[in-house]
Amino acid sequence: MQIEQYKIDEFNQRHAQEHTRRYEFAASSLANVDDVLQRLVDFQIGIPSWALGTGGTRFGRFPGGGEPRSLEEKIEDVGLLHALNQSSGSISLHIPWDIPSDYKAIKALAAQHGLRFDAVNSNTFQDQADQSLSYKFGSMQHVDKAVRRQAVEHNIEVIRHGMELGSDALTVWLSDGSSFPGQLSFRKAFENTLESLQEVYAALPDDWKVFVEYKAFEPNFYSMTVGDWGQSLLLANKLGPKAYTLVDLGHHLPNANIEQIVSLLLMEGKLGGFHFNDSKYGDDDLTTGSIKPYQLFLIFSSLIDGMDARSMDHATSLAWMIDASHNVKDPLEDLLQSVEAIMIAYTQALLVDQQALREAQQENDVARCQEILQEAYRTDVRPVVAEARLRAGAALRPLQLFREVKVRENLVKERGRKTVATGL
Ligand code: LRH
Ligand code: MN
Repeated sequence: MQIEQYKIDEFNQRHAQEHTRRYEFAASSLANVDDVLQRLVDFQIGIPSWALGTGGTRFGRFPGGGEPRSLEEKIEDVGLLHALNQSSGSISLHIPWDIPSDYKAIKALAAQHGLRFDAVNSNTFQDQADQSLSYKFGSMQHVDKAVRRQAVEHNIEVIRHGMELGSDALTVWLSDGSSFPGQLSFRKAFENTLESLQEVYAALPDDWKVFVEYKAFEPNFYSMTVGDWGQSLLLANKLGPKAYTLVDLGHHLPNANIEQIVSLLLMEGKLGGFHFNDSKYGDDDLTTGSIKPYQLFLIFSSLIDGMDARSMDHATSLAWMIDASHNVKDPLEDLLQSVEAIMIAYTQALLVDQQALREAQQENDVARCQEILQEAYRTDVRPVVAEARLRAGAALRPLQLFREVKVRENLVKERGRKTVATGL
């Protein structure tokens, strides 16, 4: 299903007066509004190909119907999101869930929707039907060299798919680890993983990056071989300049200070990108900004401070991607809300008077530091984010228009109620 531009323009026309009133009020108190608007128009978020259907847990899965049945339909769905907010300009594929049958046709279809291919993801956390050796006891850490070899070859195959599609980065998340004390030699597992990643690194094209994604627990519940930012950074430093860490917000132990981790990884020039989502307990993969919106703002405040300190281009220096799973919400509505939350947090962080904050920090004026941060966080920037969408040709209120044109109902009519998308 596509949403024609005239329907978006008509919708915006109906809401123009209300928007103009709200935007002019918001803009009246912002010194750098034009700079902020341009940064928002340039800021593009990668949509996970594995999160366009209904997710589930081991206890159950409740599909909502109209799910994409192929990579082509997944690209159409991301294209629809991008038409509504002009901030979803890339799709991140997961191999083998989304192996392109015809690279040329898939690239042309993506281009038709204004989409590029973000980082490609390997998968050595499941055994495929045609796989000879099992990853039950890990992949790159495995005690058996043949299993490690199989995992390396899979990652090199994923790079090849990505090169055909114009991607320039590989994300490696390893479910490797142990579930009981004594089960694993932590040192051997790390050394095996490093050796395996070095073979993958050697296969990377010159202009590519590899993102090493860490995770504290699940599916292993005693140790994860790449369990935290320190272990990921150790690997990235040992691998070389094309290797970076990837921060999935849901992959931390409770109360971890993610904004501090981000600040230090940026300082080291080893932060590659993000998997945005939110969580209250574990890797809940909930809508970004739905549980801890203040933390998301603080993360973006750290990001802007760190990126500006290194004169990094906000839109292109890091891989901005969502990684979520939708158990009770419509997948597309959930993704629209995640993109909105990310754009709001980025905008609020752009309003932080970083100079005044540094001065207050220099004076140990703790209360003033909080006032400076919360002045920005408590600013309603939604009209500014909406204005950026308007200027980019998108909808003033993407979710409202999504519902008004009955996207899900039309997708169910087109694809049926029982279709299941590949992915989590
Ligand atoms: C692991 C993870 C990883 C993906 C998977 C779908 O929890 O975050 O990024 O490969 O989810
Ligand atoms: Mn992730």
